[in-house]
Parts: sequence; C-alpha cells; structure tokens
Amino acid sequence: MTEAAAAPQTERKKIIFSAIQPTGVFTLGNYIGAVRNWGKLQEDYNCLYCVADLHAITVRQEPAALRKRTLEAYALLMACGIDPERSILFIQSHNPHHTGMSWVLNCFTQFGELSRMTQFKDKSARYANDVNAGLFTYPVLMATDILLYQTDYVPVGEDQRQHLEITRDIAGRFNGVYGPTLTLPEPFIPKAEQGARIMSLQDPTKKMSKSDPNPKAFISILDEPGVILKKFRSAVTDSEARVACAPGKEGINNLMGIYSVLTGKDFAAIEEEFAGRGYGDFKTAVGEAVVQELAPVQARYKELMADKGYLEECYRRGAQQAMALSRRTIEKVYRRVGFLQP
Ligand code: ATP
Ligand code: LTN
Repeated sequence: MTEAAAAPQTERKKIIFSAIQPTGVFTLGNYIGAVRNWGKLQEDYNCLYCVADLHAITVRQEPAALRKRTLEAYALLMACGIDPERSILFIQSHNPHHTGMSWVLNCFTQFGELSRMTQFKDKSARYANDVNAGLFTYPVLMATDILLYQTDYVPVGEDQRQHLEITRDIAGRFNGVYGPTLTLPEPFIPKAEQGARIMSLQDPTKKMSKSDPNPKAFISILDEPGVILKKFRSAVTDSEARVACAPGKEGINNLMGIYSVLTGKDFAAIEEEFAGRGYGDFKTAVGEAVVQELAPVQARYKELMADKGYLEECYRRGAQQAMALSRRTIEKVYRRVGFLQP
C-alpha cells in the first residue's frame, strides 16, 4: 500500500473544480466573482480548472475566434494566478469523458427542471433564433464537469447557484438508484459585499457580462488604464451625489463593492473617505484601484501569449491529468448503469 493510500480519509485534500467559458476576455465581474479566488485556493485544495469550450458553442461561435479565445482564456487563467504545476488546468473538449458522461446524466435529468433554469430562460430570450438543445441541457454538462472529478467545492459567482443545486439533485438521483457513486458538491460563493455579483456599469440592475453588446457596460481585464478610467467615469449612478449604501443607489453600491474588494476597506470606511466629495473623485478612485489590481495580470498575460509553445505544453499535460482522474468515475458510472465492459 502506498503512503497516500494509507493516509486516513480526513487528510485527503478536498477537491475544487471550476470553469469559465471562452466567450470573450474576462470581465472584472468574472475576475472578482470567480477567477481571482481560484488561485488562492491552490494552497489548501486539489484544484481543477477548465476552459469550457463545449459550453461556449451553445451560442454560435466563429471557429477561428473560438480557437483564439480558448487559448487566450487559458493564458488569462494563468495570468490571474492559476499555476499549472499546482492545479490541473485544461480545456474541456480535450477530455472526451465530459461528453460521454453527460449523455448518461441527461437520462437522469427532467425536462421540467431544466425548463426552470433562469440562465436558460435569459439566454433563450436573448438568442431567440437559436434555442438549441445544447443551450437547454447546458446544466447537465456543467453537472458532469463537476461530478466527473468527485468535486467537494465549486467556487463560482452568485449567478451559478441554481446550476449547483441541479448538480446536487442529479447526483443525488443517480446515487439513489445505484448506490453511492457521485460526490455531492457544495458551492463556494463569495459574500455579496465581496463581489459575488458585480453589476453592469451602464445598467446596475443587470450583472456585468462579457458578452454584453455594449463595451461600456463592462471592464475587460485587458482594458488599457485610460479605457478603465473612462468607463468608470461614465458609469451610471444617481443624482444624489452621496457615496453611501442605500436602496435606489445600485450604481454607487456596485462601485463601492468593487472598491471594497480591491482595497479591503469596508463600506463604512468608504462612506467616510468620500463624505462631502462628489462622484467624480469616487469614480476616479475606483478606476485607479482597478488599474492597479490589473497591471500585474496584464503584464503576465503578455509574457504568456508570447510563448505559445509553453501554453501548449501546459494544456496537453492538463488534459492527460484530467483524463486520468475522470476515468475512474466514468468507468464506475458506465458499470453501474449496465454497459457491457468494452
Ligand atoms: P457570458 O456573458 O458569455 O454568459 P459571463 O460573463 O456570464 O459569460 P461565465 O463564463 O458564464 O461568464 O462565468 C464565469 C464565472 O464568472 C462564473 O463563476 C460566474 O459565476 C462568474 N461571474 C460571471 N459574471 C459575474 C458577475 N457579474 N459578478 C460576479 N461573478 C460573475
Ligand atoms: N456555466 C459556468 C461555467 C462552467 C462551470 C462548470 C462552472 C462550466 N462548467 C463547472 C463551475 C463548474 C458559468 O460560469 N457560466
């Protein structure tokens, strides 16, 4: 018996899994709500992170652009602190177990429960001319991503909570029929004041999204400093000119949230810092904090993109590592449902 196998269960590091779609350069919302936290978890957990290209084609993508964005997303994850030596960092379509197991789990998911997913309702309204079956079964593929690796925790933004709930329902249903097979994951969602939901700069009642047609609505993490400052200056706020947390001040509250996460100051300290000062000063301060935070990410990204050979080496290794782990689960699942061994 190896030492690792002899170690008591309690000493096993818990498993973390998360993913992001290569549908555009990450926004400040993706960064604060999700990706920024992923690097920090590498110390205490066994982490797997993936670029969800299979999910991205639920909305029509131009092939050359998808290829380019997938590599960029991979490099961006590394630039945001994910170390492929410490985590398994891979591209979803490189591990065929995702599509294989997803079919099985489709057969354990009800039409009714998929119809209730708010992301499906939003996206089918937005892309009304292409409400394809992949968009509908998107949550099943996401559940597969998570369950294939016997994940304990899934760090995501608030908008993904419902998808985590359906993942647990699917796993519970499968285990109910066949006995314990799949680990039920828990969400890891930052507290509201720690950026679980960063809002659009042009409509603070909507979440900031990288596929928003209006680029003024989001900060891309590769935006130049001048662009970042300009976007914050034109952020929609209110006419009261008072930096404070209150209903009807969603725009200001969103900016306070961003500033708070990046500076570590709480809302009371921020109100005090900007008491009696106009929104202009506040918006500039928020913009400067964002510029400062993103400078090292942007520098690292440039270095990485200049060495495609290294990126390729990393994603190839990541795919092998991911496959080695997921093989155990998919083989077990296939056996349990009654597939004859090949
Ligand atoms: P798209 O616009 O293409 O649907 P998206 O910007 O919503 O994409 P995803 O790839 O769906 O981003 O999400 C990646 C991660 O970022 C998820 O964990 C998600 O919860 C988180 N996230 C996305 N938008 C925000 C936001 N505005 N605030 C906080 N977290 C967010
Ligand atoms: N649907 C997610 C991206 C995603 C994901 C996952 C997140 C795909 N597979 C598995 C966590 C775990 C989104 O953020 N839109």
